[in-house]
Amino acid sequence: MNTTFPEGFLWGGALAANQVEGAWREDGKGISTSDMQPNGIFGEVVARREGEHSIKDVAIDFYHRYPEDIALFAEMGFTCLRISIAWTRLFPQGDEEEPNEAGLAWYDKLFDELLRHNIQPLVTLSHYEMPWGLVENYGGWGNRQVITFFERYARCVFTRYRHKVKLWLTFNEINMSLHAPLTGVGLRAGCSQAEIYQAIHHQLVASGLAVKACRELIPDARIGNMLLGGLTYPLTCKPADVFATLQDNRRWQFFGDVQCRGAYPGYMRRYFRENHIDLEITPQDREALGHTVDFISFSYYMTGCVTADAGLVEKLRGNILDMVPNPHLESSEWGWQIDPIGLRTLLNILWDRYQKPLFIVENGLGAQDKPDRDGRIHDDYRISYLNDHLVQVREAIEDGVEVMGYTSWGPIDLISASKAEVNKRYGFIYVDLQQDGSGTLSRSRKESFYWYQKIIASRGALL
Ligand code: BGP
Repeated sequence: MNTTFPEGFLWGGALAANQVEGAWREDGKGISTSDMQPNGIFGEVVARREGEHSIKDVAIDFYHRYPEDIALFAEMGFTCLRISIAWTRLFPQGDEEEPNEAGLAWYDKLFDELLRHNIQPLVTLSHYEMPWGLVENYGGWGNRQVITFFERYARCVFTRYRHKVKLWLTFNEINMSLHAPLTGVGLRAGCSQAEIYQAIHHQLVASGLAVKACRELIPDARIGNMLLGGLTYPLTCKPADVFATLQDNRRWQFFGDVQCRGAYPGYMRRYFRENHIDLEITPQDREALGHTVDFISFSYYMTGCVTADAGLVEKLRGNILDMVPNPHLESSEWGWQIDPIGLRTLLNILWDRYQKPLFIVENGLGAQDKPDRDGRIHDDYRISYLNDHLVQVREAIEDGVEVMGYTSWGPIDLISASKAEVNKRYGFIYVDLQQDGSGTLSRSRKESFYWYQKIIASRGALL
């Protein structure tokens, strides 16, 4: 068996603006939904008054320290870095006619620094945040006018960075809008299913329009979607469990089906009918949905199980997405079940379903790293997690799946999305920052840093 990954396979890490940048009011940045949820994407909206702090305000201060961080990524041999643009740096309220030049200039510097190190940027247009102004004044993605504001923002960045960025993603984990509506579609807690699906529809239309704009403005770029790869298995081989699992997987596949095939699938039309969800879909919307993505990207952390027995679900459900745990798998400290083979399965499923190139843009282990007596982090648990997953990626490539690259989540410690925790660390690089905001923010290499460096240098042969 060929033990190296294909030439040109992209190796790197993935970040999101609101989890690393900090500088939350610098250079004209506006307030985002993320700024209003200091306790994470499942947290309450907290009005930000003068003097009230959130750990995300400074985060790991990537805004000022990016040259040092990028040098460390380059030292590991990265050929790709996934970042996101904070919409509020460019359009602070979201509805301005003209962008904020200081915000645009900062991303120029960031891309230049990456390119100087031969690291290709992979850029997410919207990673779990939108301008708070669009939520307050328009009702978030519930209002179709937001499509126009997003298209303006997307066209602005494609035009500005067309010579620097050739790989793009539209919405991060677009299927998470079902679970975390505020960060997803700018809707407050308590909104109805019909409101959520209409807002999702607007976002899917906006995603199609972004694909169209990208093709027009940067013909040699590639643009993909981004799904939370929430693979689930039947808890038993009872036919009812198997069918319930098929339906459960459609909760994320639906987004991929629209973004890759350009129309709503029959099972969703049935779901809408039976749940009295009457979406407003115009002929222009249908045209926009027809602009399908070039490739599919996804995050992969865990799998879960499904049972048709509602009583059992109540009794068993665990983890963040309330999935039923798999008795055959171990869990991380945060209850996320570790399943490397599931990644090979998912890659094969996606390839069989869409026949489009795939990109794993998030995968990693959140853990409470504690320095050893020698003051260093010996994160062998992280090394084995990543190693086992990468072995399965290689298997999938051997199965014939086209995989463009792998960017592990959080190559440097950052603020977690779910609960804005700092002690849930993912990095190859440790950041001296504690939950109360104390710490020097200094960076140091963990053991996994040297491991990843070797894996990249050997193109996976040392896995
Ligand atoms: C994904 C998000 C990321 C990221 C990651 C890990 O859902 O796209 O933003 O944070 O999950 O989750 P957490 O930070 O909650 O551990």
